[in-house]
Amino acid sequence: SGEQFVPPFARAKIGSFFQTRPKLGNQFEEDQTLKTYLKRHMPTSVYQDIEADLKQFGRRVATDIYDLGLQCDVDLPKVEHFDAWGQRIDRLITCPAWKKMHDISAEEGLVAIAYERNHAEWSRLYQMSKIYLYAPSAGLYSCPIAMTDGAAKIIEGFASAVPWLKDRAFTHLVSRHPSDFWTSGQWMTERRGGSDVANGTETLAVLQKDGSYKLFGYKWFSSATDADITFTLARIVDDRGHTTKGTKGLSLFYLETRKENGELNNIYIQKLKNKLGTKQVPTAELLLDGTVAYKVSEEGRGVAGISSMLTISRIHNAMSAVGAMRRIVNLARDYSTQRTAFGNVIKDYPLHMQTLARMEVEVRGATLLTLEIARLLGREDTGIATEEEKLLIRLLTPLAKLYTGKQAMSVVSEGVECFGGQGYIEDTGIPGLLRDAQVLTIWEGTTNVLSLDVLRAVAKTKGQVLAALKNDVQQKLSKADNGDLLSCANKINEAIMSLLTFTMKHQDKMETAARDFAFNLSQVYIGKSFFF
Ligand code: UCC
Ligand code: FAD
Repeated sequence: SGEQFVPPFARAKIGSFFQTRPKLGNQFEEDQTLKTYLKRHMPTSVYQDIEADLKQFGRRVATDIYDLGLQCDVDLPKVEHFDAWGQRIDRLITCPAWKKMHDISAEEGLVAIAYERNHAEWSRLYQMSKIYLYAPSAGLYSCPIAMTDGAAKIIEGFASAVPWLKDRAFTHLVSRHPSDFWTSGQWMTERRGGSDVANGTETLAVLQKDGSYKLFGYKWFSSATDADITFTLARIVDDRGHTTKGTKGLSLFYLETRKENGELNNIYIQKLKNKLGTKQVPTAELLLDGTVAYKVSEEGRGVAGISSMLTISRIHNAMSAVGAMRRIVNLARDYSTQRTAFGNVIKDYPLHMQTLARMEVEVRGATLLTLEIARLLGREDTGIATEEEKLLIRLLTPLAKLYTGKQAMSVVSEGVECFGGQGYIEDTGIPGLLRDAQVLTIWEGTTNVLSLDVLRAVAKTKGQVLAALKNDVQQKLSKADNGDLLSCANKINEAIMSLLTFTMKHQDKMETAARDFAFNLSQVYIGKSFFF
């Protein structure tokens, strides 16, 4: 007689079926949108120069860097406020994986590539391509890298006004050597406000005999508190103890977080924030009690002075948003070939394919939008951008930040659902993508505040930013020469014309319409980006 039947779950067996996990392949090699964009725009020699590096990085972000990123999400930062003898020390403890990310960021040139300019105007696009690949595996080390890039851009902008900063800090920010590489913070938000910095900033700056300043204030959010330097805003106190209210009273300051002897620069880490996501990043409330700092901008030009950092970190934000969307779509697409339900692999269900296809279209559009900004920024970095291209950067930066932030929330949420219950399970690494996406709509300016920034840019340039966008869009659309393309081009053209007519006719409604206006402009620009 045959062997005795043993039911699969009998005698403490746990069953014989185990779901195959979604595979993460080489994130560069799998990315047709990125590869096609770079090949189309870059000279062949530049693409050939950087391709091998992007391939090795695409592999690393799916292997060792990805593993480190997951460790950062488990081994969270903490602060020891006092030593055993009662002395206040505020020792920030970060995990080994976070420290390793610092070293990898330097070695991979995640900031350096943009400033070495070995590939002239294409260096920025090359760097941003790496940032985009890095972000969903970075355990949020992408956050200090964004601010460090912004700090380097500020220093370049103030090269003639504050030349000593180049030797003092810039060389560290763009270093490829881990032991030399510094990161930067960006301290703007105070208790009274993060959007309304002009009215929210209470920090005072008191001039010292040697020309430095001492800062006294409370910075309510400071991400990546382990930074070596930071740029911040404060109000200078005059001889009579008076300050100027509003924007005109704010100046931009540079400071190093530690003194020569390694102690904190009269900075007290009051607490680390308990956050919904981005738990990997040490975000602290800081008391500044006589922190030594150096004025960088002219007095009263603080917000304008820090705006180049805002531009860079907002573009990084958009890259992170697109990176998160791309990652979850790649994982979901692979999973759809592994998972069976109702007798079929789920990729064979048209409804599931429709879900994936809709996500894919969103990601491709967002990728084109952000790569276009990186390409333009490279031209601005190297001094060859036309006036029209500068106007485009001014307008596209808030648009890309606000639009991709919102897209990331909906695409990543849909992506989580593509894994069914497994999408909700922490140690798959999937829920973290959703938790960490929410902040992309808040920091570096909320959706509404950035929609208003679009109106600020329109007003400040007397509408020239819109004219630049219209010209760029119409120039691309004019290349459409066959039936289907022509009808798409006509629709996009109608959309931009009706948006421009609306702004002219309804000036009084623009504040209320700002968000819809910004979303529609973003969609128009994405639409034209599909036309090469
Ligand atoms: O959140 C933060 C860090 C998070 C961690 C890093 C993440 C990086 C991404 C990582 C990815 C993983 S740091 C805090 C960020 N905070 C914000 O983004 C603030 C949001 N609020 C705004 O953006 C507001 O619109 C303000 C603060 C800029 C408004 O200030 P004011 O003073 O009321 O603005 P004004 O008076 O309109 O502008 C003052 C000057 C003007 O120049 P002039 O005087 O020459 O006309 C403006 O044109 O600043 C200029 N300006 C700008 N210039 C203002 N905004 C801009 C801009 N975006 N670009 C160029
Ligand atoms: P509020 O200004 O109070 O906004 C509340 C709501 O009002 C928002 O929905 C906003 O859109 C809306 N609103 C405000 N003004 C208007 C308006 N005029 N019209 C219409 N709607 C409006 N800041 C730093 O400086 N450095 C950091 O390193 C840093 N790290 C951060 C890390 C994390 C995890 C988070 C969550 C925040 C961080 N921030 C940092 C702060 C962040 O930049 C601010 O929280 C953000 O800019 C919003 O400011 P707020 O919190 O004051 O919001």
